[in-house]
Amino acid sequence: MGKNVAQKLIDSHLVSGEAVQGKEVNIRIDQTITQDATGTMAYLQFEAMGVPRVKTKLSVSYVDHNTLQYGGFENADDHRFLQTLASKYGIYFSRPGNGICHQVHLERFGVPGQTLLGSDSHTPTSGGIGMLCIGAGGLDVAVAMGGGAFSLTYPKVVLVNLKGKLKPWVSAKDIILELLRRMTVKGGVGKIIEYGGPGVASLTVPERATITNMGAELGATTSVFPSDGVTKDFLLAQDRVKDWSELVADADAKYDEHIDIDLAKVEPMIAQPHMPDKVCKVSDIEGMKVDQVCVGSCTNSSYRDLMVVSDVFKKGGHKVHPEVSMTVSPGSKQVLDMLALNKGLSHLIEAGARILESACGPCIGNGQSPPSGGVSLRTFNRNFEGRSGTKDGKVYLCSPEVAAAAAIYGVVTDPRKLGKYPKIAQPKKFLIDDSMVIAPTKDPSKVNVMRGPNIQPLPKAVALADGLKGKVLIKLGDNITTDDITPAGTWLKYRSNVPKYSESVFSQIDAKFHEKAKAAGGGFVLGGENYGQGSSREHAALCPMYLGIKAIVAKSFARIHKDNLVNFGILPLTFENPADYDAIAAGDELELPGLKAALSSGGQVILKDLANGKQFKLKHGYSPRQVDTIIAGGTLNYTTAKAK
Ligand code: MIC
Ligand code: SF4
Repeated sequence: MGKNVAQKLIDSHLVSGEAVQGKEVNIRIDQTITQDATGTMAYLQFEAMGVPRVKTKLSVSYVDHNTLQYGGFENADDHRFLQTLASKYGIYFSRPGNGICHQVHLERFGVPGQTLLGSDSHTPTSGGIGMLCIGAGGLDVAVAMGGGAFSLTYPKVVLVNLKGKLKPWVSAKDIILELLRRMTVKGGVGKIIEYGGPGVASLTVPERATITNMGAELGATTSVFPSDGVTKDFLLAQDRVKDWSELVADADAKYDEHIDIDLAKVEPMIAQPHMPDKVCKVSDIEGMKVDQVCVGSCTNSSYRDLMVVSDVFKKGGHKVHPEVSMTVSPGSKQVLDMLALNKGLSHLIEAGARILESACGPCIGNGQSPPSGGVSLRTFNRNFEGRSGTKDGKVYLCSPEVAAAAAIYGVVTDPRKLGKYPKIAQPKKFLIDDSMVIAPTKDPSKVNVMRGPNIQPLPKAVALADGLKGKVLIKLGDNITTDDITPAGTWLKYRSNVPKYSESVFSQIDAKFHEKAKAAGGGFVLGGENYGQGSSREHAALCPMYLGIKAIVAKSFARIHKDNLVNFGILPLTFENPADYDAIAAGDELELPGLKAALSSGGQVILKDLANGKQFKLKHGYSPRQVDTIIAGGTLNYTTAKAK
């Protein structure tokens, strides 16, 4: 039987396990990426493994999240640690200013047919060139750097069949927003989204990457496009045609689900506060006053994206509306440099846009928080409540075209009213300058890894006790994000300091949570559907572990977070009957009697609510490896015990 692209990628990297949907398989990882906000922990874990040099084909350490810091040494400490460590262990180091990891990786390093594991949920961006790219916690990436396989549940493969061609003023962002409207933020859990059909050929690589990038918002394991002639042209223009190979689905390939999108029927779309799936047509909310417009992020910061915006201003002779504050963050040094050379940058500056560094910037709440109650239109991928840094800020997600129209008129405007659509051709040759990527040393013995006071040692997990008991410290609703658990913004600088960062846990919901958890000696968290969606930050497991949280009982979990919890010895458990969630109240004393025996024998896990005497059946779905990991108290304990 023929194979689809996703199956070809997984099967060609299979180390062990059965290639059967729903079963755990282990795959070989060719490349890894980290970024600074998750990287310090990943590398502390890598160091703890005692492997002298990375065993991957390529590993890159990017600095893009925390590039500028006001009044403090923490970021600079982290950067110096990352740079010296990269050199010693055989990792390429992409300096701050070189760009956002996903954009740079797509341009300079991704290879069709290979696998990439990254400690960032938007790692699937390079799926735009036919690569299997998966976001994971830092510990999983550390294991992959040490030559270990990555374990995943063999996913379902969904074919998104594209036909026709996009109309003027409609772009890739509108396609993925339309999919989010149809599938929701949990519609992709346990699935790979594969794009196919005659419409694929009409999309350039950066457009494909916008779509695969936001597959993360669908909760998908990853998203992938075939590697075809368009991919070849892109790699040729990046002077990397030697990295190209064809990867397309067989004619008789089968898929688990099918979704049809007629590109000609897609309209300009927008996601409303505070979820990427709260999508409507731009025309439905036209006329709403806009305070801020931000162009950039790993979703929409390519040369094409920024040139469209620049051209709209230049051709129409427009300026940024006096009541709008507009920022532009180019995705990479390559994008910024090319815009500078062809005057695209001057047109943006002349129009009144404020040019920020090539970095994540406002997307991770680093600057440009909206004014109180303000409306911010962003070409980004996430609009979770409070992520922008302003609790009552209203963040909308849209295409660069929609962002430009709003910046000009000061109100939400259908971009189709802007007249002639600028045609931005893909450059025949991108500007190549990799001087901000530093190759690792050939003599590791000469490199001293530098640690300042911000680099705190990793906290240790303890082995599982039988019969866990504790209070419900907090009861939460559906779609709790890892931003809700461990916020970014002003807390970002403590990513290398778990004791300090733990003070942020649930702070946006209950400012005293960490004190309560410590005073109670830990306890349970109760969650709804899709608990832990969003960012891959393993701190959302590490910090609760530090506070003594033993188990999260929820209706369902997001993939990366569930794996992170297991990695740090916290039990993710789901209700057999989701309605049981209603019977448990915050503050109830819970017990998991005979837990260890139930886990090891594959028996039923029972949850007792000592406050009302009720008892509930729980599921976990752990593989035998995960059961052993949980009992050992997390992956580091498990692998160390195994190595003895
Ligand atoms: C994000 O977009 O939420 C981040 C910040 O890039 C995270 C990683 C992190 O929290 O450091 C992600 O997407 O995984
Ligand atoms: Fe950076 Fe935003 Fe992309 Fe995360 S989503 S990697 S914060 S640009």
